[in-house]
Amino acid sequence: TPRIFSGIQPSGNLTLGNYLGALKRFAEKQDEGIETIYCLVDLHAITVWQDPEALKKQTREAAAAFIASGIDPARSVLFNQSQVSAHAELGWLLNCVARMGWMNRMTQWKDKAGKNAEKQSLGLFAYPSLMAADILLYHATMVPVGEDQKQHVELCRDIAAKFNHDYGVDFFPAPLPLIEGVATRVMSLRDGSKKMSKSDPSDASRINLTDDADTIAKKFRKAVTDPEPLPDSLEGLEGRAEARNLVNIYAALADKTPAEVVADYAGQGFGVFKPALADLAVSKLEPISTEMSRLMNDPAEIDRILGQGAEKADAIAQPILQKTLEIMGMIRSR
Ligand code: AQP
Repeated sequence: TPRIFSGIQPSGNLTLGNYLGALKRFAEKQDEGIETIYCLVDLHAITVWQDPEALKKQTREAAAAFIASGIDPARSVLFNQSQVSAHAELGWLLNCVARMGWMNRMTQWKDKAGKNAEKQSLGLFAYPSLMAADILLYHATMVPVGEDQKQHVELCRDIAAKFNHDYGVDFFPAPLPLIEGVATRVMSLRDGSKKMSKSDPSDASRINLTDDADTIAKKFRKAVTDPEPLPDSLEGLEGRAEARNLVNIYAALADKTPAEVVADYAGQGFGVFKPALADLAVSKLEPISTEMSRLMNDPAEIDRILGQGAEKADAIAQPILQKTLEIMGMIRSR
C-alpha cells in the first residue's frame, strides 16, 4: 500500500522554495487520500549548531507552516523526529550498513563541508543514513522532495537493498523519490545558479514564509534578471536562468504551466512581470503567514499536536524497529 513520508529541517525561516518544493505538494498528497507522514527533523537540524531556545521556536514555527499550508494533523501524521526515539535507533543500525564511500559521494555533504570536512560534525556526514532511517522506519513507498534531495533518497534505496541482501530478507521496500511539478528547484533571487535556501546569508536571496507584503514586493522588484522582455515561447528562456526561475515560481503559485505563463506575458518587460508576480505571491502567502502567526500565539497547542502526532508515528515505527533488531540478531526479551 502506498505510504508517503517526508520531512523538513526546522533550521530557520522556511522559504518559498520549501513551500513550493515541499509543503504545497505535501498538502496535495494528503488531499489525494494517500497515507501521509510528515516530520520536523530536529535531529537533522542539530548537525549544525542550533541555539536550544531558537530550535524550539523554529520547530513550532515549522509545525505552524505545515498546518497553515493545509496539512491537517487529523489526516496526516505530523510530529517532530526527536519525540520518536526509533529514528535515532534505526539511524544507528543503518550507520552500520551504509558505507563511508557512499556518504563521501553525497553532493550536499561536499557542498556543505567544502574544504572544511575535518571541522564538521560526525552527524552532518552521517545525515543521509539517518534520513534513510526516517523513511524506512515507516516502510514508506514514496518520498516527495525537491530536486536537491533526490540523491539522498537514492542512497536510501541502496541502504535498503544492502540490508535486505546482507541479512537475506525482503524487509525494507525501496522508496521512490517523487519529484513533480515546476518548482522542484526554486533558485535564489540573487543568483540563478544557486538554490533558494534558508541558510543563505543574504535575506534578499529568498522569500520567507513570514515576510510581509511589502518585503515580498521589494525582494521580487530587486530580483536579479536580464534586460530582455519575456519571450513568446519557453525556448526563448534558454540560458536565462533568473528569468526562467521567476516564470517557474509564477507557474507553481498560479497552478499553471510555464508555457502558459510565458504566453500570458509574451513581450512584457520585468517592470510589468515582477509586480504581477509579487501580487500573486502575496495573495498566496499572506493567508499562510497570517495563519502561522495565529497558531504561534498558542505554542502549547502546537506542542500538543506534535505530541499526538508522535504517538501515532511511534505506533507504526516501533514494530518495524523491533523487527529490524530481531533480524540483526539482537536479543529481545521484554
Ligand atoms: N529551493 C528549493 N526548491 C525546491 N525545493 C526545495 N527544498 C528546499 N529548498 C528548495 C525542499 O524542501 C524540503 C525540506 O528541505 P530541508 O529543510 O530538509 O533542507 P534543505 O533541502 O537543505 O533545504 P534548505 O532550505 O536549503 O535548508 P538549509 O539551508 O538549512 O540547508 C526538501 O524536500 C527539499 O528538497
